[in-house]
Amino acid sequence: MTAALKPAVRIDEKRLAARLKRLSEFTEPGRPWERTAFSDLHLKAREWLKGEMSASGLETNIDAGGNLIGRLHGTSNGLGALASGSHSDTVPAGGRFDGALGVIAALEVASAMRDAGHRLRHPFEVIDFLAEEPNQYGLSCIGSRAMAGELSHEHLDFKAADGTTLGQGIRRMGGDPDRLIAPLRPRGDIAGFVEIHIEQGRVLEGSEEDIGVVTAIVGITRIAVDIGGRADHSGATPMGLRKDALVGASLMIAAFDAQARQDYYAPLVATVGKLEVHPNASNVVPGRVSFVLEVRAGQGQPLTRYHKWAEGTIRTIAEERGLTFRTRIIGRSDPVTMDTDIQLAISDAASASNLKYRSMPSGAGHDAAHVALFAPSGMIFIPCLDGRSHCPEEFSSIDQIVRGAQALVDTIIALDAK
Ligand code: HGY
Ligand code: MN
Ligand code: MN
Ligand code: MN
Repeated sequence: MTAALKPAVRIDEKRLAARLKRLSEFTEPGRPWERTAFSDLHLKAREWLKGEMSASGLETNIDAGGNLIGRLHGTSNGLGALASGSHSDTVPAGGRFDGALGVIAALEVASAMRDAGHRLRHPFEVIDFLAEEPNQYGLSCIGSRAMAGELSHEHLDFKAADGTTLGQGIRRMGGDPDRLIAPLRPRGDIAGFVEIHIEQGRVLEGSEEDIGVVTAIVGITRIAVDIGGRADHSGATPMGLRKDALVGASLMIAAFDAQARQDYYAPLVATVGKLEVHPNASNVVPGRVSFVLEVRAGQGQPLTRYHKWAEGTIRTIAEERGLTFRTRIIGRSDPVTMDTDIQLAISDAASASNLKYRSMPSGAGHDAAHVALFAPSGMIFIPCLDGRSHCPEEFSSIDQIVRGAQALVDTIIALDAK
């Protein structure tokens, strides 16, 4: 068959919608949509996903980092793989699209190419990266960090509240922590990676555009902070004699917010979204508080500068209040830029389908930020309703999804031809 006679590769809307719906059903009853990494539901969802991959003609395996990979052979020997994927885990009480869309759309690319009899020269991989969201072990993007060789022995020893280590968690998901210290994928092994994701913001919706061509992904630093005070009777302890860990933490959190609002180098965001109070009783002065400070910026320097400032602020407030403190960096990823050839391939694919697109940076973290450390990488964003994400209201219409998935398959085919 000559190239001119090849049928176009078209996304199958019904199959894509049905698979997205099926994956969303692997969630906690009464808490839509929750499928946290390492949970029984996550394992069950991946079992289903593996079956879908096999039924679509992909060879499946789980790598040492616990990534579920479906692979199609290419027609030429010796070429690195083209790859697409995202993550099947969700945040607690999250949405149906963050992560799931990128995995299911990548699988649809494989299925659509098969329907059309289109074979790539390169091998093609559909990847469900392990544990992209922060989880009970604290660290995010476990699978993509493993591929890039970013996991240390110290990371593998991170403990969850149930006493298990991250290494054990990876093993539970089918990985092999003993093989994780070197990068799993040498440079060249993946010739190009494209992840599709909902935007998680309001830019595309506001400008009525179909596609965001991601230019860069923010850097993220997460710091675990433990504040120690003294638990005392709330009625019998005068205000002047207290060492209230929660009051200290509150002063710190208010200072983090105020500083991020006036940051003068670049837009920077700081969030404390996780906080534990001990013993958490209404008539006990809080004796201990643990929280995670997350800081994000598009450039490395403001991140470093803010981090240094935050460490100093924690010390000052703790000393003023007679509290002890301990800080520990859980994870740090630097801002990364996306490959310019891949950005171009995505915008060309969007133009060819008469889609409206814009170039834009990502304020959310993604597996692509870690894959970019060892392979040319790019991302496609699609609009989502009211910019909502990390909440049950998260929504993109099937039309928006199909437009994005069509741009994805066209991008992969264009990269294959280069
Ligand atoms: O936290 C993030 O930015 C991503 O959703 N994991
Ligand atoms: Mn997310
Ligand atoms: Mn995501
Ligand atoms: Mn009492």
